[in-house]
Amino acid sequence: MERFGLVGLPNAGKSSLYNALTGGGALAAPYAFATKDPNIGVAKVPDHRLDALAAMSKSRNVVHAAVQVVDIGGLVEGASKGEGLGNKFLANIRETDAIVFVLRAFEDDDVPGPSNPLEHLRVLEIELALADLETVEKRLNQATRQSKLDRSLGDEIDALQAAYDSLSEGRPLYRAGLKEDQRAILAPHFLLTNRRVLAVVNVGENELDKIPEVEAMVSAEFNDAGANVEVIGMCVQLEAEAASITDPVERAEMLEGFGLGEGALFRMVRSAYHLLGLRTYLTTGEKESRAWTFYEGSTAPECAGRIHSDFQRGFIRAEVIGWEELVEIGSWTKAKELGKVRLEGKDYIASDGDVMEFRFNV
Ligand SMILES: Nc1nc2c(ncn2[C@@H]2O[C@H](COP(=O)(O)OP(=O)(O)O)[C@@H](O)[C@H]2O)c(=O)[nH]1
Ligand SMILES: [Mg+2]
Repeated sequence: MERFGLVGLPNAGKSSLYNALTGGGALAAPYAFATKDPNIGVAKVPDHRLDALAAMSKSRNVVHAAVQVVDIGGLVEGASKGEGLGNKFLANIRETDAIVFVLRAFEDDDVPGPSNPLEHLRVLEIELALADLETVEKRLNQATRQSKLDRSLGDEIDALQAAYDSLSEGRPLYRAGLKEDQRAILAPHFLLTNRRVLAVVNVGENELDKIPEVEAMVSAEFNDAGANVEVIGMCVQLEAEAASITDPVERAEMLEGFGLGEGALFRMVRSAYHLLGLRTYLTTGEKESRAWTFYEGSTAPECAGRIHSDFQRGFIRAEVIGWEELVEIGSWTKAKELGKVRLEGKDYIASDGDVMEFRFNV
């Protein structure tokens, strides 16, 4: 399962966001280091397409896609030099697939700390870049020495040098314009900033109308990061309150009441998903409706393999229809009668939102 790490300064709203995503009981409290050991939980990926299909099929069981979320303890200025939770904290970040920055934009006199998201971002980026700089510098020196005997290290040295140049100016690697092959060469070093970032800007409950503005301001700050960074604004507190309401109708009413639509958690998890190149296909029936994760560009047999390796090995063909069309028609049987279910072979590249059934032979 893919893992997202929540990273931010104390009191940015990380634990509140963690709770909202996982329904978990992380302590959300207005003092630094309330979170010492990282909480690890599973967030189901909210998916209205799945809900619609489950309703259509009257499924007895509904299984969402899921991601792991880690609430990593607060980072403070000097973390790269061992301040606060220092190295332990950095080690926790290394184990994630993507970083979620939680940047505070809400004002609250009872909650200490700055409320300017760009100030939060500056501290986070400097600490992470400094930590990476140390790793890169060590490896660069070592590789330069070794290269006197081993000529094959040239490409690695070039990539390390490019990383060094960026990091020594305090610029994280997701902003460094590294080429894909350079990023791949650096991957074994588990650098903190050689990965994609989702920035969540936590806006106050009385400033909901400012969300687009704040989102745009933070996005502008990332203009050199290209596709490596996505920004999403939300009020974490309200989202957490909404998430704690178990009745879906009541929850929808609360979100609607604040004009929050389907809620930002949906958008957030989907953005994080997309950032990592993850997509969803669906299966549906009376017994179960289920969302399955696949990597963008996967073929139909690779998708089938997410269910069972036998499905991939013995793949014959897939029956495919877009979820929206299927829901509109109202049933799989009727869609087949109408000739709307396509037959696809082993070279078919799956699309996000495909509903599939596999024919296989083992
Ligand atoms: N007013 C307000 N308070 C918030 C919001 N998000 C979090 N808080 C409060 O800020 C404090 C710190 O939040 P927490 O989630 O523990 O932050 P963490 O240190 O990043 O884990 C808690 O008292 C939260 O209730 C928000 O959107 N608005
Ligand atoms: Mg916390």
